Amino acid sequence: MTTGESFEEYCEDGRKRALSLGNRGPAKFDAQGRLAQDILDAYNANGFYVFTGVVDTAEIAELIGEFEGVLENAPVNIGEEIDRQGEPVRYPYYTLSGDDEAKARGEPSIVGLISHPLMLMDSALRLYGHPDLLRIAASIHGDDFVPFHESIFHKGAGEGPPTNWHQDGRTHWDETGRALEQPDGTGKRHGYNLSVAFCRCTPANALWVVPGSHRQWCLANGGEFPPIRKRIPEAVPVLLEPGDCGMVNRSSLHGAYANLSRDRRVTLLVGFHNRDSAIGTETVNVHAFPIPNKKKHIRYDEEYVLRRAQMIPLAIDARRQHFPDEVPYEYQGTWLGGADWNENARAEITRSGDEYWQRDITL
Ligand SMILES: O=C(O)CCC(=O)C(=O)O
Repeated sequence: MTTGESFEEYCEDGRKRALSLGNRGPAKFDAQGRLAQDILDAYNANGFYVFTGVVDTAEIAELIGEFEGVLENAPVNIGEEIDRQGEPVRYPYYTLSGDDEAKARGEPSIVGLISHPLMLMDSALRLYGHPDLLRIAASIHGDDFVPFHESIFHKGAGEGPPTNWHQDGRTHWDETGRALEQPDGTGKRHGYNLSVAFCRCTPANALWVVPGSHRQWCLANGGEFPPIRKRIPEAVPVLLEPGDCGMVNRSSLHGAYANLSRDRRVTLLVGFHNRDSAIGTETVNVHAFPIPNKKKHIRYDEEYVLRRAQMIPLAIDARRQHFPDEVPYEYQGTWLGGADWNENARAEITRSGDEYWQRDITL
């Protein structure tokens, strides 16, 4: 599965393969607001799709502005409670890396991931209510789609940690490892991760995906994921410009090489699930924690899912207040709790010990 090329050659070949797949372009919807069939077909065949030009430049600038503030407040080192300016760290949502030697040299830890951006950045909450992102969700998962989890991947220039090759879906496979999801996208499924690009994602810093790998679970029958040092010949980078969105089926094999390039990568990840794939499912949850370093066995009952679904109408309302000229998305699903975004709602979703993300839905 390895290639004999240099990394630069592998990147260039990967770029060409990515651009030849026919799974990128603007989000096109029919009169009912559903994604065009050719987009759905390309997504179902490849296990990922790139939507170009979804989020406009001004909104990306707002997102980056707030993100820089959140990044500034990261702990200066693993285990510390102050940031580089000596200010108290407000939230324990940073996944950091950096070895003891780097710490001894006085170098700060590297921030690789920031979890739960909907309560850290109002711009992220508004993005979550973006009409096109929600139309995409309804097209893939039905009008009553429900939430998954959100985070921000930060691959710093020259120091971005790799993301190991993996398939996120851990639940809806048969005993031989075949996906329960059908080739047309129906059936029990693991949802998708949709990465909104804040900056250019090149082959050297991007997420990579193995097209068509969402049909078979690598871990079935004692199998393993390849190590990230393996340059899988058929893998392709998810090439994005700021405002583009890469939607990756969570059953696809995907990963990212260490970012040794001069360009940092920042992608905000949102995702949604099919309601019937979530309610009643028993599995191992790895997302409903301050950072993804724990696990719990869980069965998602209706109340759990519907309380989490409240974040969708709240985000739509937060967006409506900020962009009064835009036609808001009308969510057809059900949820528990209020749908008006205001300071009471903010207090409710951030209440210590009962934050909205305590009901994140790993499948
Ligand atoms: O963007 C990345 O590097 C990793 C994303 C990822 O692992 C995921 O979407 O599950």
